[in-house]
Amino acid sequence: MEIAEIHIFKLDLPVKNGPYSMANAKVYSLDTTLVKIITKSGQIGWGETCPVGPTYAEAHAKGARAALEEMAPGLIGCSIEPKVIHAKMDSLLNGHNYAKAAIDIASHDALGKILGVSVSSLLGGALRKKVPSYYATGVGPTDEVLRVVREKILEGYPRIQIKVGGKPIESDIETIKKVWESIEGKDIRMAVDANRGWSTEEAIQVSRECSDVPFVMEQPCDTIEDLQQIKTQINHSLYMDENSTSLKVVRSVVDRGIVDGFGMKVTRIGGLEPMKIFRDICENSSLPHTCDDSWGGDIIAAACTHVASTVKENLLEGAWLAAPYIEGNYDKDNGIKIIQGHISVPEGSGLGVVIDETLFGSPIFSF
Ligand code: 0XW
Ligand code: MG
Repeated sequence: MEIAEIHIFKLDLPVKNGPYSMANAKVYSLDTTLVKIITKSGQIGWGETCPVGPTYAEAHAKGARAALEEMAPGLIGCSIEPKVIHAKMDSLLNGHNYAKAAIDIASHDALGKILGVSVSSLLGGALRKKVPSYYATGVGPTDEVLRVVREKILEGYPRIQIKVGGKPIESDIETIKKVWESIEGKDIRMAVDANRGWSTEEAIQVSRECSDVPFVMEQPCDTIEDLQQIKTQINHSLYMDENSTSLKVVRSVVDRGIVDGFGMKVTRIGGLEPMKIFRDICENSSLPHTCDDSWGGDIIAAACTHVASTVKENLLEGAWLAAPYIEGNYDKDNGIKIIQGHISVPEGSGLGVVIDETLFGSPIFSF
């Protein structure tokens, strides 16, 4: 089960009908990093990490590759068992979870293939064959957001996330109210994500002015202290996304009762092994959450879907994938797709996707 080779590739993923706009970011194309490991027995495992531009999180595509280049020589000969590979990565580099996540995902893929089980089995077992997804609109004029929301409801999405922030707060309030008018009575859940873009005053104002609109308020402000400050002054459930940077942070905010749920990201927390613990912390405190990543192709999509398949029914808010915003798949025949707002859990061992590596060209570096 030891790693014999590591190869790093890069690929640009243009945004279909781009740009994709968030409060602090406008992205036209995303720079994804692919990791291929080959074990001594010849088993291949694939991993991926794809920050959604340089301003969404403390993560950067070139930073991921620099961190992988730093760790890779020391990982040759290391076992792919999750605890072992994480201990080794931590001994080679402090932090940089989003780069370590790519090695973690590749290790899970190879380990599942060696054992003849799926990644969901490695994570405790799939509770469902189809996972609900949710659609995230970009930030934009109310009419445009409404058009997208109506289209996605017709496609069958059970949850809609509206992006806000980066425009006048009155416009955000109008968008929230109009979107609610169009989904009220339809059994569709709504989240409002400002991606750190509101001040504490703005978050409180939105909650007051939209007190009759049921939505989850996701990462409205920049810091944990901001969230703590607004928590008792808002009428809405408060979810933390960008601030969930480590398991220690997650444990601490759960213990202090600062949040009501999470937007969970596989790469930000460091991969599937820590994501499993994140999931269990949430389950232990009955906190709902999503299972997402910031962006990425079939490898990330498969990883998110496998995790989501293992989440307790009443706590699963859905899995977000970049698939609807990307042209094509890495796995031409069985790539991950969202159909009627739901994702089929990939079958087969490991991640369950067969990667066409000719799409990635030659590796940028190999060890
Ligand atoms: C909607 N997402 C899951 C995808 C974007 O990368 C941002 C993210 C979020 O919820 O912040
Ligand atoms: Mg979010």
